[in-house]
Amino acid sequence: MNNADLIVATLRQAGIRHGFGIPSGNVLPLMDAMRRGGIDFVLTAHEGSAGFAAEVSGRMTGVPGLCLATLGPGATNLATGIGSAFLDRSPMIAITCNLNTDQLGRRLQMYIDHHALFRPITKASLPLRTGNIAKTLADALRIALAEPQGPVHLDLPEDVALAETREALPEIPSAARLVAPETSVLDAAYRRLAQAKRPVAIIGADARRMRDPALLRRFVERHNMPFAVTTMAKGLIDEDHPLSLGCIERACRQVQRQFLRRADLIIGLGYDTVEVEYEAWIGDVPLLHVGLEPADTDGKVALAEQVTGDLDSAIGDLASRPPLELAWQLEEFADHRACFNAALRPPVNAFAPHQAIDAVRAALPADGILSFDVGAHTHQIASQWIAHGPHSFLITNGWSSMGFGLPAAIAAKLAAPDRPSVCILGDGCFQMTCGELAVARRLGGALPVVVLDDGWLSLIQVKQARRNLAIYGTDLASPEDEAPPAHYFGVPVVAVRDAQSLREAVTRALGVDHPVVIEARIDGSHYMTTVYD
Ligand SMILES: Cc1ncc(C[n+]2csc(CCOP(=O)(O)OP(=O)(O)O)c2C)c(N)n1
Ligand SMILES: [Mg+2]
Repeated sequence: MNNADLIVATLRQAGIRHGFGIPSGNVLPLMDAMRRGGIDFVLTAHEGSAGFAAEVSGRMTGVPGLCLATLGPGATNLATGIGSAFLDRSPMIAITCNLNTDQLGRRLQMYIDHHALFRPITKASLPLRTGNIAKTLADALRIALAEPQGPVHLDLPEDVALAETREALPEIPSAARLVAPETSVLDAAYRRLAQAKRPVAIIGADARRMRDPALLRRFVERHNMPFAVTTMAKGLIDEDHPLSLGCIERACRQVQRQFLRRADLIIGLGYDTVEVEYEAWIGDVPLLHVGLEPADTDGKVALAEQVTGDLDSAIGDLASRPPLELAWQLEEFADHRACFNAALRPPVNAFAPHQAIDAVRAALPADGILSFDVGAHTHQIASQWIAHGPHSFLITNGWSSMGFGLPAAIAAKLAAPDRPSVCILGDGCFQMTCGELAVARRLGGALPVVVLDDGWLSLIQVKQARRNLAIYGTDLASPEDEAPPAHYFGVPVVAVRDAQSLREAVTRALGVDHPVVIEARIDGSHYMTTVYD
């Protein structure tokens, strides 16, 4: 057995089944060990996509996602995906393969200092060296899985990968729980809650890490408390719930802010300020923060109490306390939802983003998974889409990188092959990652890829217009009225020009065994009012 075999056996023992990446000669020993050792190598079109796919694999399965790349440019490409696992807090093992140990540090082709590159965007960047493989891997898994979770980088010189080893497999660490908050802290939090008449719970990205997300629903139902979510927390409670207010700080954010101003206490549940800082929307309303870590604020937020530590313990405790006596009326929430939904769907003269998004939602079953990308469409989708369950709404908000959507959909299909899955991309994002269609085709299975073809980098174009700047450098100049190509890399393309055809095309594409690109030519004019209201 060589060190590469030992690495693969350890990662497999930890539950890893796929590794995403692009090889070079230096990667071959590890890749061949993967073939022998039962971790499927998934060849992507770009290492950035390999990173995104590994990130989503990590968040969907709870087992660190694996990505690998060659040195230098492979490593810098991979960095974009690793950043997503860092800011959006997904467990990940990222391996760069390198020159031989005695060549490191010299002026040689493709060589750069990987540890310097990855240190700012990982929880740790560790060298793999002969004799120290098992311990380093155990450390890496433990660090990646410790809250807040994140990526660990490992650098593997080729001679180390090939060297024979007598090391035994390490003991595989499991995700360590944070300490449960002290009862006195929970008592203080409950006392503060009991003073409130109109509290609102805001569920944030870190709540995704709860072992039992049903505790969130138990909490809001126990106290009949309305709840809103941030983008990445959508689906932790079914948004069809009568207490649901929807997503904050995306399209029509002012409508949501208006409602939040009626609150006399905000309860952040697993709120991670990387999505949006409290001070952006909270005003003078006092805050009870229940998080993995202390609240990060500008110092002006009225922090009433905070509870930090294991979220299941904290929220489970507050969900079993005596029900609060609140002044809310249930109709207030239904009225608000109606108002929010109307604002998100202004009258239009041409096929519009909000109509396209509703059409895709109607075609995707409730247990389906939506992966999407970054742009004006993200804001609209986040506010408009009704998410019904955990891991059904895949987006990066902390890292907010274009190029996430398609590799996310690929990883979701591998993690949950039996759940219907749809991907929505802006046309700019599609241009950035369309090579990954070839990967989706190679892996097989149904995957409708809906491209919202509005002809613009709309989010940036809207910002130019809002700042009274010239509209410059944001036009994708897609040819009007031109039929799309018959296929991209063998993936068939259909064009749709209205909501009904889009809905039918997605339904059809969910019933075949290969991806289909559905090009929806839309008029993004309403973004000007919905995305920046
Ligand atoms: C890697 C990266 N580069 C640039 C940006 C800035 N950015 C955010 S959205 C966007 C435009 C996306 O265009 P498109 O995919 O067409 O979506 P639309 O805004 O039109 O819905 C850009 C350039 C980013 N978030 N990530
Ligand atoms: Mg666009």
